Amino acid sequence: MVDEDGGSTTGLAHTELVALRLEWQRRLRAAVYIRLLRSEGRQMNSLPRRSFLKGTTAAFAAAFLHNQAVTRALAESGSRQKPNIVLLLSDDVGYGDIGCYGAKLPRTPHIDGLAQCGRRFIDGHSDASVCTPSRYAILSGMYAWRRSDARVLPGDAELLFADHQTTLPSMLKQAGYKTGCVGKWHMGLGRGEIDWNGEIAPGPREVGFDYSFIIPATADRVPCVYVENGRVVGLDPKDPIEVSYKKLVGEDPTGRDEPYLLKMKPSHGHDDTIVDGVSRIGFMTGGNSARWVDEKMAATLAEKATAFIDASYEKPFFLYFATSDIHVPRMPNGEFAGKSLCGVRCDVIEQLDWTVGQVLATLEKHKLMKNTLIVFTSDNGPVVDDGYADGSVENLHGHTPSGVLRGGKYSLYEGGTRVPFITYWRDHIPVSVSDAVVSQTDMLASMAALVGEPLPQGQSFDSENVLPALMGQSEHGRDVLIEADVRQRTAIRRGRWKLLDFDLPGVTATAPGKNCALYDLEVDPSETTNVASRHPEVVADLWARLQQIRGRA
Ligand SMILES: [Ca+2]
Repeated sequence: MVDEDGGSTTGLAHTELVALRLEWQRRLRAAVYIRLLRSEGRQMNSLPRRSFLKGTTAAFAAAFLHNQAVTRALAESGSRQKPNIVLLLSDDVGYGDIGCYGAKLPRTPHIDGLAQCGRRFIDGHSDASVCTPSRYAILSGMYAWRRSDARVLPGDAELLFADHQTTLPSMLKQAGYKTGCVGKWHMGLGRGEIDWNGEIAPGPREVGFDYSFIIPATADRVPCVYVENGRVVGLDPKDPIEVSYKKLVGEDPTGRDEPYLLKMKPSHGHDDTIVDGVSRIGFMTGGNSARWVDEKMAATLAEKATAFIDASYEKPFFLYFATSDIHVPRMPNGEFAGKSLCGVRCDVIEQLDWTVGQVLATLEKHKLMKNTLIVFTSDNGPVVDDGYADGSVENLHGHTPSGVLRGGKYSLYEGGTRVPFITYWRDHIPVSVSDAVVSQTDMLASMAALVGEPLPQGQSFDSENVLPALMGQSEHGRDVLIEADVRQRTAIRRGRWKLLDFDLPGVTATAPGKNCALYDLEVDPSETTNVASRHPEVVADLWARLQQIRGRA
């Protein structure tokens, strides 16, 4: 079931008011905190800096000059001096799921530490409120809704990227980086039918990764095997893998026919082939020696990610580490199972935090913290029941995964795409909290600016260079942001205003802005009151801008 409206605004009005008040108190504290820490930031920053003058020409000039200085310094210092880049992309982690974003119950000391010593964005976004388009946007620098096929993909879908398409890893590889991809992929593989028993290509390598260790789609979709550098790991050729999303293959039991075999029952869907006691989406047979164990997945991925750092740190590297946590099926390791205060969903949040800790410890081990830009974020907003009856709904104990925001995963409301977004680079990014609007889609252009690599014309044009905002040099991020939901409907953000257009792109509206809702996020961050009728001029302006951006090709 698709819950487009999340749980944060349904039910008790009093709870909402309390939450709103807490959020505004936190914002006020954050503002004071920023002022306090800015002076420290100036002292700790070894790069040329200018004072922060919000909203003035001088601020933009300072940011521009700083950006130029960083780029020039890095370019002049040679490739060995370029910073490593680690992108930690968690899965389905909501705006309110992490301690530093107000969560009271799940314990996330490593992620909180990144925020306390780095820069925490309160208006950072994924491209879409579901994972395939969100991930495609990060790597391609393009809004995924421009492509009708960039939707949640089955596990046997074709690779979304075109041959020779500019991507975040291909750009960094061009700039001399060693590039690695560990974790969830879910952007398709191959061209046409995939032979899971041979070389699986094109895939991460053709997209620009020197090394890859991936979950092909999601943890709840077949095939439930890891693929390392284009080959299924641990496959016995005498037990070949067959996969289908259309019909039963082989004689493996399914959740639908043999539910008594399950260690966790589905709540909706998820009743095809049973792997490791959990029924999945899609059918598979064979590959028994290669099948993953869910409870070991977090440790396996952490081991591969840290091993990549161990093998790469002598030259600049880019690690794209896409955890499976906290996506379903939530099957934490014994060290975390039942240990949190808010059910299995919080168990895997704490497991995710452990994973982040493993990466940080490895960077510390190699003394790389002063030369590594770390970005922590999530691919889309939260969902509590996402197809398995795992007790998450019953055990929230007041935890609010979206915080004060409306909606979550799948949704067009803010909870869908506004996600935790933290940048950390010791001695380079001042401790701060920012309300600049930044998007994961901007990673490509921003990282290109960081490493001094030009981008080809006509590609990745939805990616904006927000490096000064990411680096704490400017409070100005994007002027305009487009958000998208599971159906590729879009909303436009500009300043305090958000216009949700419930028509699908390409649909000719009968009247401008007719099927829209307008929210004033400055006074109504929970999107409770549609003020479209009170501000027809804002509706007309945003609607026209949205059509213009949608029409760009
Ligand atoms: Ca996701």
